[in-house]
Amino acid sequence: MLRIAIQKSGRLFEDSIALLRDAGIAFGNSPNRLRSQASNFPLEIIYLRDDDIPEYVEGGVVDAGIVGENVVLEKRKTVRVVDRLGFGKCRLSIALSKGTPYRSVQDLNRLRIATTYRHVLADFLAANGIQADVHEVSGAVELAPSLGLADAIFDIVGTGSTLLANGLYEVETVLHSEALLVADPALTREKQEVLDRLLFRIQANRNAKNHRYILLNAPNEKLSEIARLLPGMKSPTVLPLATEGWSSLHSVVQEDVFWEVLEQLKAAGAQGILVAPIERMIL
Ligand code: PRT
Ligand code: ZN
Repeated sequence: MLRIAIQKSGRLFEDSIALLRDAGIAFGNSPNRLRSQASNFPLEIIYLRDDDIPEYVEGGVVDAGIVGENVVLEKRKTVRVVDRLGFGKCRLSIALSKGTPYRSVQDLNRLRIATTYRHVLADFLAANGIQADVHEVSGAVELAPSLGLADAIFDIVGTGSTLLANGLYEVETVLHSEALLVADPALTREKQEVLDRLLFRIQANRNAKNHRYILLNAPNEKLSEIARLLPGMKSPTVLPLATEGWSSLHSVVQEDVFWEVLEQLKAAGAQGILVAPIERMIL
């Protein structure tokens, strides 16, 4: 049995639930959202504040967790990063009031910077040889400059509209963050096996999402050129068509380049091209 902690409510909650459900794990909605037991997989889900997850994983209270990289780095707990999950994307940035000029990182010297991420900020300032006055606040960081509490802030930025609304502008991006699957570095063999099975399913889903299945017809003399455009997982499948001199070619193509590849395939003489989604993909 593997115990995994996810955020109880907030920005990571829905994507964390979807990740587990897409991995075929069935569990009911916990009425009080404290814990749920999966009915078809040896997994127990524990719902926590995101800030507590690194500590619970390090202490072995839970075996694994889904939490933002920003929180993992700030909490300075010993956890193993098992996978980067691709959701909850944001950045941790330094922002100044609109009127304050900024040329280089040296301009941060002697400024008062408000943040809830003092450890990540301290590492950045030390790495750049900056002496600044760091004010730890517990929330509403973006208000600090207008209240006269600070000259700058260091905070999470998503779209940037909160900064804009508070008359601030981003001057340094310190970290690009996303949700991570983390685990206790010392899992028993049995728990590690469950984690490996979960990871296998997560990755099969991600690979499927990142690829499309592609089928096309081509005259035999064009096949080698077309096959070069579609390396697929090993190499494309080629099957003869009933029409003499023609073949059907099946392969996979990466989601982020498939329009370009389609144009190239058409130019190379492919016909009857079909593109279909993939449900699961194991590399
Ligand atoms: O209750 P709990 O402690 O569990 O939750 P929380 O309130 O501490 O965290 P929550 O739910 O707000 O965020 C959880 C995680 O989501 C963070 O730790 C990040 O890893 C990630 N994430 C992604 C974000 C954002 N995007 C984000 N935009 N976390 C916070 N924000 C804030 C940002 O600071 C700003 O105040 O959302 C506001 C809107 O951002 P803009 O730039 O889009 O305007
Ligand atoms: Zn939190």
